[in-house]
Amino acid sequence: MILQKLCLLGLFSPVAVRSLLTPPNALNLEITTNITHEIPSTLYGYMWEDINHSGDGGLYAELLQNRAFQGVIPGTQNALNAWQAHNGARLSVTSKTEGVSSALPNSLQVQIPKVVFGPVGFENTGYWGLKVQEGWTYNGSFYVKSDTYTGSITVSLKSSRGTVFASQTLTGVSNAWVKLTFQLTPTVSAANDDNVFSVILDGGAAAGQTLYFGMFSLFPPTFKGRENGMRIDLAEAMAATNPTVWRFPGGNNLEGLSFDTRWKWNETIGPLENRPGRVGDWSYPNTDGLGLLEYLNWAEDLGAEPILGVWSGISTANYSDLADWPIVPEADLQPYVEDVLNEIEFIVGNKSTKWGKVRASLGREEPYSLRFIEVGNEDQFQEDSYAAYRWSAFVNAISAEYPEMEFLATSFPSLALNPPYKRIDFHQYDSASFFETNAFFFDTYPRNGTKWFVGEYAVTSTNESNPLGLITQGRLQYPSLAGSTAEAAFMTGMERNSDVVFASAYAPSLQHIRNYQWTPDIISFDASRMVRSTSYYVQQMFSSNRGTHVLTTNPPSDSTSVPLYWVASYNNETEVVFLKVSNTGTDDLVGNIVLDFSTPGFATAISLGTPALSPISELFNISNTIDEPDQVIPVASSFSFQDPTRFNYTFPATSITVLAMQSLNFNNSG
Ligand SMILES: *[C@@H]1O[C@H](CO)[C@@H](O)[C@H](O)[C@H]1NC(C)=O
Ligand SMILES: *[C@@H]1O[C@H](CO)[C@@H](O)[C@H](O)[C@H]1NC(C)=O
Ligand SMILES: *[C@@H]1O[C@H](CO)[C@@H](O)[C@H](O)[C@H]1NC(C)=O
Ligand SMILES: *[C@@H]1O[C@H](CO)[C@@H](O)[C@H](O)[C@H]1NC(C)=O
Ligand SMILES: *[C@@H]1O[C@H](CO)[C@@H](O)[C@H](O)[C@H]1NC(C)=O
Ligand SMILES: *[C@@H]1O[C@H](CO)[C@@H](O)[C@H](O)[C@H]1NC(C)=O
Ligand SMILES: *[C@@H]1O[C@H](CO)[C@@H](O)[C@H](O)[C@H]1NC(C)=O
Ligand SMILES: *[C@@H]1O[C@H](CO)[C@@H](O)[C@H](O)[C@H]1NC(C)=O
Ligand SMILES: *[C@@H]1O[C@H](CO)[C@@H](O)[C@H](O)[C@H]1NC(C)=O
Ligand SMILES: *[C@@H]1O[C@H](CO)[C@@H](O)[C@H](O)[C@H]1NC(C)=O
Ligand SMILES: CC(=O)N[C@H]1CO[C@H](CO)[C@@H](O)[C@@H]1O
Repeated sequence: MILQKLCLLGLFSPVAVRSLLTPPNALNLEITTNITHEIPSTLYGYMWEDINHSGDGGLYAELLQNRAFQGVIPGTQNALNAWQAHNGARLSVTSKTEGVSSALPNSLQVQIPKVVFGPVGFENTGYWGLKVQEGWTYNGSFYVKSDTYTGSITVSLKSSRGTVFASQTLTGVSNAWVKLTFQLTPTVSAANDDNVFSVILDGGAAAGQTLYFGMFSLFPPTFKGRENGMRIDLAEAMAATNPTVWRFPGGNNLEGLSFDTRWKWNETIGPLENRPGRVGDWSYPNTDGLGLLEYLNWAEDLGAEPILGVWSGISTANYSDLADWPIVPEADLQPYVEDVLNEIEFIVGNKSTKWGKVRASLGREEPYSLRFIEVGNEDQFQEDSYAAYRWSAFVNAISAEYPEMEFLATSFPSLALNPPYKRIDFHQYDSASFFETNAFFFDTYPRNGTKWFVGEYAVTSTNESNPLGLITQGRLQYPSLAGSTAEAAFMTGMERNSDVVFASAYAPSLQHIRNYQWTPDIISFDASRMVRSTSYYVQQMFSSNRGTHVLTTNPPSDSTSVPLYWVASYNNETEVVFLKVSNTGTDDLVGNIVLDFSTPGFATAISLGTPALSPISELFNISNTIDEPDQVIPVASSFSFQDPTRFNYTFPATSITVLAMQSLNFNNSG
């Protein structure tokens, strides 16, 4: 994402005055059995990049921050980020002794004073704390060497006040690097996150000695028990929205602050010791522990189709000066194109290809399936070179070898590209009213073969004078219910027009509340807690209740029926008809609903809103927060009606509702 308003969706007339919803605010709404088009399987999903510690310190379950001293300058205080001395040990990060691998040249040098009283060592404070959970087994490891010290090392999980929850004593230190592994199993949970991972030496034996440490790791249990896997609560929350598309690895974080610090796929694979990590675009080092294979496996775990973002020859030097970003000249682009060809071969090549063989050697023989390649990220800011040679260089070379691939452009949709783009990813961060107005944008979009991925969008403000929320930038924000109803209104438009919109993703997905760059996000978390926002629940309600086909309603949802927005769909496997409705207004609105098919005389409703709250202004701006995570949660109910083809339903002020009805005679009705 980028800190600049994108104004693209053309000019819109102001939303018309409500005309259909006359007092007492009732709307006659007929759901027909007329199918307008199929809904693509990829409609709802996620875009992904490491931002706000969404990956390192977030979804990636590793607990130790700065675990291998990647992306830091030896000798500086900053290189010791998240590490602290215990009882007078002198710590520094050095590259003067050989590192644990060529990819990880930095080590932690620990010098013990000549006179020591009591235990001495050092600690890691995690990502602003560590969750210590009774019954969990924490798998840990580190490398150590010392020319002189051969004593024991005690590792533990303890509170910062010194309560030990689990510990283990290890031996085997010698003058060459050795990897020590251990498991810690706390018998009691810590009261809070204010805990550290502690490494303590035998004080007497250690006095005056120097030791070196490298490549630490500490993992709690992970999602599906995968090694090097995902944090369970966050992974489960993401999986629970049933995403079917997964764009990765960025976002600006793909691009790098310079060509050389771009996301390099080949440096994110293999043993963790072979991954150098990098300084990402969002001002913290990336471990690349979440690498290409982890992303592909995660997408498979989710049942999501990957959209692979590939580097397009540009880096994000300075966000305040978009015109000044470095661009690879045409004459120098070929090696980068080849790098992407290698990456694709690594993903889809069989095991007799050069890079497919490397993949097989890393445990995955079967090629992954990959259909979508996104060339760059938000290249509308540097359109000239994109149109002149960058787009074509990647598209032509990749399609020559992989004719089945489909490409997404990231320029302004109005830009003519050669070869012409057939799919476009264009991003929207704006005010609530922008999304409400644009709920109808795709209704009149030409059916000319161009398909959209609304690859990043979010209501960033409910203050119309400040649509990007820039005055609050830098302050933690959570999506508000009013913003989420506006997103839902927009989503009814995307689903209704899913013959044009083939995929979408709210962004960003995750933020650590102690260190974030772009708010609001769909899920916020700290070391142990997590909050699902109102926008999260909207995504879940829309994505988990999917039809296979869009149905016509009468009247159609359009600007005359705001602030009620809707879309109807039919699932031809389950024969369920869905009606998704957003009421963005401040009044309850009644739908007198008539069905062109028969039902058993009952329906279920999932509703997000807080009808009990008043005044309306509180309801409007209400958010789920890390301290009050359940202020607004979906409520499921069912109701029955006498005539199996009609019922009235009240859509509460500022709410989102999904109605589901079993159809008994869909195919031979109407
Ligand atoms: C549904 O389709 C039929 C047959 O094409 C048409 O007569 C009818 O007007 C349509 N109904 C609506 C509400 O579009
Ligand atoms: C932790 O180690 C055990 C024993 O080696 C292993 O079975 C388990 O998969 C590991 N867990 C993780 C998350 O790596
Ligand atoms: C990864 O690929 C890039 C580009 O081809 C290359 O410059 C770099 O040396 C490679 N890294 C490793 C560790 O092989
Ligand atoms: C970034 O660009 C702005 C606007 O041109 C300039 O004022 C600023 O000095 C630049 N920052 C860096 C680090 O180059
Ligand atoms: C593997 O892929 C290469 C390149 O696409 C192809 O030439 C070869 O026939 C394939 N081999 C097998 C066993 O499928
Ligand atoms: C389809 O129409 C849109 C909007 O006018 C335009 O931007 C796009 O280039 C068109 N696509 C094709 C394939 O003509
Ligand atoms: C809304 O944004 C305007 C323009 O930035 C600002 O002056 C005003 O204080 C904001 N209002 C609130 C309630 O934050
Ligand atoms: C549902 O619709 C899809 C797409 O039109 C079709 O491929 C599938 O066979 C249909 N399934 C049933 C049970 O009708
Ligand atoms: C919601 O908050 C915004 C910004 O603080 C404010 O401008 C707006 O009036 C509030 N909305 C309502 C309905 O109170
Ligand atoms: C729905 O409400 C209308 C009044 O708005 C009423 O005339 C009608 O009978 C109600 N329909 C049902 C099925 O209850
Ligand atoms: C907007 C914001 O919170 N920015 C912060 C993000 O985190 C970096 C450090 O990683 C800070 O420097 C930014 O101020």
